[in-house]
Amino acid sequence: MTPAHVLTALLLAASTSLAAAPSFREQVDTYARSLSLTVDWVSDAQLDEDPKLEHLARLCTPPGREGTDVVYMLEQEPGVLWAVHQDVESSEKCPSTSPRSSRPTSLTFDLDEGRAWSSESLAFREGKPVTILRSEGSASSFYGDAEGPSVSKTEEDWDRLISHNVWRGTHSKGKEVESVSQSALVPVLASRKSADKLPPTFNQVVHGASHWTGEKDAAVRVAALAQGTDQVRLRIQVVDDVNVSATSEMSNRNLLGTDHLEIWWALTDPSGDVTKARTRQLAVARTAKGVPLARWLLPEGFGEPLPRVSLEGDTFIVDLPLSSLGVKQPEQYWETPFTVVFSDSDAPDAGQQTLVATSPLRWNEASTLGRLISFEGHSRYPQGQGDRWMGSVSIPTPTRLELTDAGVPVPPSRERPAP
Ligand SMILES: [Ca+2]
Ligand SMILES: [Ca+2]
Repeated sequence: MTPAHVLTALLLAASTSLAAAPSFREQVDTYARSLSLTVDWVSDAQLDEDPKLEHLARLCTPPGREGTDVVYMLEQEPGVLWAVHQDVESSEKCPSTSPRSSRPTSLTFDLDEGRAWSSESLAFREGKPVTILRSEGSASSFYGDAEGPSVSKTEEDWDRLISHNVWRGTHSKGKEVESVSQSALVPVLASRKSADKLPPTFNQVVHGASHWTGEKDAAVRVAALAQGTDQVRLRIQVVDDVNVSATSEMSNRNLLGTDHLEIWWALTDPSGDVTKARTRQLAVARTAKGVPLARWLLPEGFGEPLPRVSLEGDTFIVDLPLSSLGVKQPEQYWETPFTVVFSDSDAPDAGQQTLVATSPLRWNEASTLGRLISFEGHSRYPQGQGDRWMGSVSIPTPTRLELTDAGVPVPPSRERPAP
């Protein structure tokens, strides 16, 4: 090769690598052609934590062709593309209207079956496509002591870690009733680092609201970490203005008049029926010298060894064996009814003044507890397939698209379901 040839080769190589990367629109067009679909719409989107925009496109069966095939394309960042192929049985239509909001913050999948409906929303968090919101609702003609139609709806906000429940119906005297409640979702996480990034835990004053003067008076923050394969470590941080400590000699009755935590959970019946759940109630307090102590309050006279408890500043560390939580297959998705209560007393003889809880707790009613949840890989968010539990709509698994040297998606292998 002569020097001139070398130079040409170098220039060619340079011009190839300097060629402008294809735009999202060009990538979308290429992928749509390879799937024999048309581009329904392309939109800017705000799908992750940083202010830089992502992009979203919807590919559809062309007009006049039978069946409905829908594929969403998501650009997480330049060169990182995902495809989400909608389930065949979905109620998607082609064509559809482009997102009304100019910058959708999630991609939402709905399933409407008349008397029951559900939805899940997908976005990017911590660099991965995850479910950030899911909800389901149903309408029924009769419900409990209600007469006439009722509607119930549950929505889980995985960014704020709050479950929101609404029930609306008519009571026997013909009175319209609406009951709304919220409770904390506590995910079991893989690392302390991810626990430190959690938002404040949902708190609610369930007793003694007239004594409660605000979050500096009494508040509680809960994080859960996976410890090996057989236990969960709870990190429970208490905010309190006046300490009333316990002593190790105290009776359970007297202990209830000191500042203490009450940790509730329930072993659910194998049928999943929460009303048959066997509840556990563990009290955790500290002495004036800062020595933590634990007692079983329920079941009465319970003989199981007490969980190990320690203190790190104002944070109680409680190690709960999975066997005590009733978890049999720790590698798979599991959840259990779970609530933490901080019982506040701000004067030695005042007794139990305020109860701040992570759910609208009613004493020993498992259905009023929040939830402790472990996803596959101890993810902070549900990630789809393995983490589905409601038997309703589920986000189809996003697939990372391979790109050619020219930066356009490699055509998919032809294994799409037959129409
Ligand atoms: Ca207080
Ligand atoms: Ca106190």
